[in-house]
Amino acid sequence: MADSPGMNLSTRAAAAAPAGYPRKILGYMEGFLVSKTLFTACELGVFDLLLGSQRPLSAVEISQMVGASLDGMQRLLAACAGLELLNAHCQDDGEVLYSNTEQAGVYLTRGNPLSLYHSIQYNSRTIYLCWHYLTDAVREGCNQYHKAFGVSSKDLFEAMYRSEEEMVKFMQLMSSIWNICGRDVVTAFDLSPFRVIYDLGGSHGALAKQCTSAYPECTVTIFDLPKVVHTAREHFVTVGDQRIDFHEGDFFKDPLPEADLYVLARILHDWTDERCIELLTKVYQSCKPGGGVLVVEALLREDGSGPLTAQLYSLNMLVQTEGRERTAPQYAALLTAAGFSQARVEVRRTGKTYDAVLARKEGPAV
Ligand code: SAM
Ligand code: ASE
Repeated sequence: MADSPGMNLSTRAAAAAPAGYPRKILGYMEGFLVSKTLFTACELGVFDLLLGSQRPLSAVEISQMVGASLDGMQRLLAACAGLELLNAHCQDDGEVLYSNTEQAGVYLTRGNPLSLYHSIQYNSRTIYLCWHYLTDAVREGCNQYHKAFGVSSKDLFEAMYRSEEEMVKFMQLMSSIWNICGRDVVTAFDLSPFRVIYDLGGSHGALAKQCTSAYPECTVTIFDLPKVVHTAREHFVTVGDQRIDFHEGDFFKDPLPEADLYVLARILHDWTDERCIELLTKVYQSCKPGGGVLVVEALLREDGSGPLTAQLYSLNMLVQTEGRERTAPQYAALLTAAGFSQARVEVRRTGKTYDAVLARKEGPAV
């Protein structure tokens, strides 16, 4: 409604709200366009190409080098510049040359140790497809593997690892975040007293590596499913680290070896409360007196009001797993149900995506 001279201040204010431009809603409605633009530029290798080039490149050069249409590439590059992922340099003759922004060069290229390339791949190729069924997941309250991929979700990790390729992609997704915030998680508490550490469901050891680098006296054994351990040994050998070892097993079915500290990073959020208590009870019973368990998760605030990342991850746990993201008191309740005492549960928020909860078992310090 246009302002008219006859409107007083209060009628103008009342009219402004509903008629106001719904910027936020439009942004959310079309947010997937942003994600897909990023996914596509990564998948076509645009950022890798620009990193390898000694100079900014034109759309003609980039389209030829990656084997794409010129028209499509011009639009993609323009959108990436609009998203501030690329710098656009306008030449006197009207030609535009593109170069990586500093962050794109670090996080969107393959070779960098801080690369998010594999996370982007997994988001693009797997999570994006799962989210097509978010409405069904919310309605039914369960994951949607059958609809999305035609596989049964009776055994969660059989479904997640429905092919060797899918398993490797998931393992790559798992490791990339720890190069960015793993140090914060393992140093949220002083873990130096714990010398014998088991990382349960530790995948190929990206967080274990952060542990051995922060604590020179510890050894970390990664306990994971046999096929994960085989692939870890084949593809991702954490060689060079004499203090990292692997143990094949099923943490629900097999006995857990005794340890000073068990790490459970992004494990509990995959499972129902019942299964979490089952696993934590085994951890409690195997744990040395004075030892403990470090739970690493994206913690929700107590009233559930955020952080938004954890709220969205919780929806992702609905479409992809049997679990949910939880608040610190919810993790404390699972830990106490398993035998740990409330008084020995401590919480540290890192300010980044993942936080840490440490529960110690009674007994003299290890
Ligand atoms: N801890 C790693 C991290 O945070 O990067 C990986 C977390 S990933 C979400 C869950 C891990 O648990 C996978 O590596 C998976 O293979 C492992 N896992 C699932 N079920 C398991 C079981 N029954 N026994 C042992 N490991 C299991
Ligand atoms: C899991 C973690 C993840 C199981 C499935 C998953 C992640 C993605 N898919 O334990 C990492 C967190 N990211 C999101 C979007 O949830």
